[in-house]
Amino acid sequence: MKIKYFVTGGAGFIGANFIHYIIGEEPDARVLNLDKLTYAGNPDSLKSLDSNPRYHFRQGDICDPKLVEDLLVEFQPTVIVHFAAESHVDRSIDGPDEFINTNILGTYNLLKQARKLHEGLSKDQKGNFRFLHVSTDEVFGSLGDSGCFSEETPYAPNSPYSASKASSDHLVRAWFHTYGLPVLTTNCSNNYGPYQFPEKLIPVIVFNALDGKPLPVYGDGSNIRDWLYVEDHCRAIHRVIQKGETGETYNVGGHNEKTNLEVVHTICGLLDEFRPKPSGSYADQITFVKDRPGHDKRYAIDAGKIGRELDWRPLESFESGFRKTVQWYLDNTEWVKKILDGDYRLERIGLEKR
Ligand code: NAD
Ligand code: TDX
Repeated sequence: MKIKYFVTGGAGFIGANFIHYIIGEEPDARVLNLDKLTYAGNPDSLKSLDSNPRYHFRQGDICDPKLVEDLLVEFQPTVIVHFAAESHVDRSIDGPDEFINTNILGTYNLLKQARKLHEGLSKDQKGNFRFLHVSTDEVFGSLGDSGCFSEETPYAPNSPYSASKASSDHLVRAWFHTYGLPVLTTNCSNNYGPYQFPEKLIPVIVFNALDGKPLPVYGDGSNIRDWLYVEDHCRAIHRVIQKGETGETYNVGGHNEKTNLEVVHTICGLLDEFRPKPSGSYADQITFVKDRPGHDKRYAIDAGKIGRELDWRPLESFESGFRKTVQWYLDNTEWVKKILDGDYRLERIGLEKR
């Protein structure tokens, strides 16, 4: 079957990886990417698809009712994959407005327009239609020393970012129960891999290390994240679209719980191997800095449901995934250099006082 994917936020980190994945995976798939091209959107990440007749790009805002309605009517998607969001916790501390606009109101607009489209479909088309909402494990809050987030864990978001994502998850759920829109939600852990905007931990460490600058570790570096290689995440989203039960949510994680300090040491070790310094280790640049306000202590995902019900498991180990990722950034310095020539220069964000 020829599937038409209406992707939002496809010029961002995970969206771009997903578009490359789906175009490669499904020979007949067509993709329309609606992206506002905020600071985080980067058309360079999709440059190799510029002349691909199966890929189309439209710059625009998911909050714009007329634009979204027109595009849906024109493109007639089989599947909507919703990545578009403000995604950086530190930025949500300094300026929550855009998080409320895009993550909550933008998702609301998308649901409203998707419902209109869905209601006009034939019975067969309705059977195939899916709205997949990409969300985060941060909606569940922070864990103590043990236990994992399951799909049953109550929501307890702590940052403006996670609160806005939690709101969007609730709206998506309500559109299923109230209007019968065939939605699916995935809640995943921290992604890493190619094309990540260099405000997030992994590229921050790689590029500061190569520049000979301090490597900023928040607090004492003992906070834990569960790292998921972005291509494993893309496979999970694809599997949920194909086999997931509508109205259900699926947690996606990499089974890679690490402290931030372990992650930073891993990156330094790989850089020492790939690009040794004349003397000493990149780890000598590690610097402990003031903690993030409201910093969640630990995230860990129980990915048992998607494993049991949809037969999905991560293929990449922490070691193999980080090796590939660091190598990718070393091989693609131009991609990053262009970003860092703009407004953002790896400076610290998110220190607003509570
Ligand atoms: P990103 O910040 O790299 O990309 C977001 C994209 O959305 C950008 O291309 C941006 O231009 C676009 N966008 C923002 N506002 C828009 C608007 N109003 N209209 C249209 N486009 C808009 O984010 P990412 O890391 O790729 O995350 C994608 C999704 O996955 C988000 O919903 C995020 O909450 C979720 N998520 C991310 C992670 C992670 O580790 N990165 C983990 C769990 C969940
Ligand atoms: O310079 C840094 N130093 C540091 O110690 C940065 C940028 C981060 N950190 C810490 C904070 C976190 O404990 O590293 C950890 C990871 O930080 P981020 O890369 O900012 O990710 P996080 O806040 O965990 O959120 C990410 O995963 C869940 C994504 O940005 C979210 O979009 C996703 O929902």
